[in-house]
Amino acid sequence: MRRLNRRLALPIFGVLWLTVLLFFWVTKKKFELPPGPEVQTPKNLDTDWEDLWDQFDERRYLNAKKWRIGDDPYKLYAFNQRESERISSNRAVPDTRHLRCTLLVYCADLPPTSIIITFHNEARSTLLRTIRSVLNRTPMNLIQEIILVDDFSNDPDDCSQLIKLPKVKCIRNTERQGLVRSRIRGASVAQGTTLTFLDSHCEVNRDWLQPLLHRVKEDYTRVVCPVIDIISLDNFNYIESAAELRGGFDWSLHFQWEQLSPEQKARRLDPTEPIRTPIIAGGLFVMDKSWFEYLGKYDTDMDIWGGENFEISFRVWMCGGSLEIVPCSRVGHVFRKKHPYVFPDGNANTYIKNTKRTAEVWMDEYKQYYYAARPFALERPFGKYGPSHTPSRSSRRSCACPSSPSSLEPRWFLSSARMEMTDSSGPRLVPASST
Ligand SMILES: [Mn+2]
Repeated sequence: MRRLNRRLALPIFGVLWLTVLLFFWVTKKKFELPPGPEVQTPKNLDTDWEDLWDQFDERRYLNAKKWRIGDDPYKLYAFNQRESERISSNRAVPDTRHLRCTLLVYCADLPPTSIIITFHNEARSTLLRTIRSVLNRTPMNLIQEIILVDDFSNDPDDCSQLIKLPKVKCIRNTERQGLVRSRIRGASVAQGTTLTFLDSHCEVNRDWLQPLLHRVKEDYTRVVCPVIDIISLDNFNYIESAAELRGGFDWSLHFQWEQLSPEQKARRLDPTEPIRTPIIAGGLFVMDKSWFEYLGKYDTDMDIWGGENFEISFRVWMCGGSLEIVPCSRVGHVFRKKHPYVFPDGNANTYIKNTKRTAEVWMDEYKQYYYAARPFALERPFGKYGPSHTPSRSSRRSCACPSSPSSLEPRWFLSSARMEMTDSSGPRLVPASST
């Protein structure tokens, strides 16, 4: 037996040796091919990008605005500035997707998108980490550009110094405009066919963009959001959040995350399937650019922050589009307990003005329930509306879906569309008197 093994060992060794020789011969041959146009290696983007990173003096950028010993690290940004600065702009985050997401294959020819990040006095460390996570975890060919809209921050250098980074552009408002008008300004210069809105204190996760662009490419009327993971405002840990949530609201137009019902969960056989949502959280989403323009963009008379997510959600649903959360796309976001910046008219007044505009333009007879929930809103000013003042009213008339004009009725959205998707939270929304 042992002799037989020895006898076999020699030919096996010989065959292996020949295979190795053949392998080297074939690969060498490949490298020796003349550099015709079809075998020219593509420009090595990674190297160029590293060069660009070298040109950007990160330490200098961050040190200029560093937290100082003795200062309250929460004072300026309502999160722990010291901790954010301690963490690398280049850090790894846990891949929080469902395992099945890694098996999905997306369209090979997704169009590049314009990423729009608006901010006002954002901490340099979080702003930089947002951009760097995008550059690290997005295929280069999918980024048309990263447009930073500096909404009149105290220091113009926060934004202007970042244009040394790859793909980054910076535009600055000459006075404070707020989220809505800043986003519209960013969208107006965008060159991509889709718009990707991001907050300025995020970290995108692995393969975050492909599933979003894929859904919009399949149907341009879809407005899609990632699942928003939590970045701790205290220690900046990246925490996985529940995937089976959607955006809901009550009559005071207060946004809240809702669990899917047990029946809806039971119906979901595939955890990678998108979840239709009545309302989006508003900070992070992807939308087709011409669809955004066709719908009348945003209500430009909304100030600073808040309420715009209701308005755009009503607008999309009632004009025949849809909103969804795509579980295979994950983006971390620093959730704060309060706004670190000043609202010129006060936080509550601004929120009421913005939500009142939504109620007045989109809710028709249902606005009475909004006023019942917020009686003081009745007396509050909310600016003007009408075809000449805001695109909202006129776009509501012009965007009727021809196959289903009734979709323009808030009743359709607030009852059938919402109820079809909802259950436990639905009845709570419709008061007994209205049924
Ligand atoms: Mn935010």
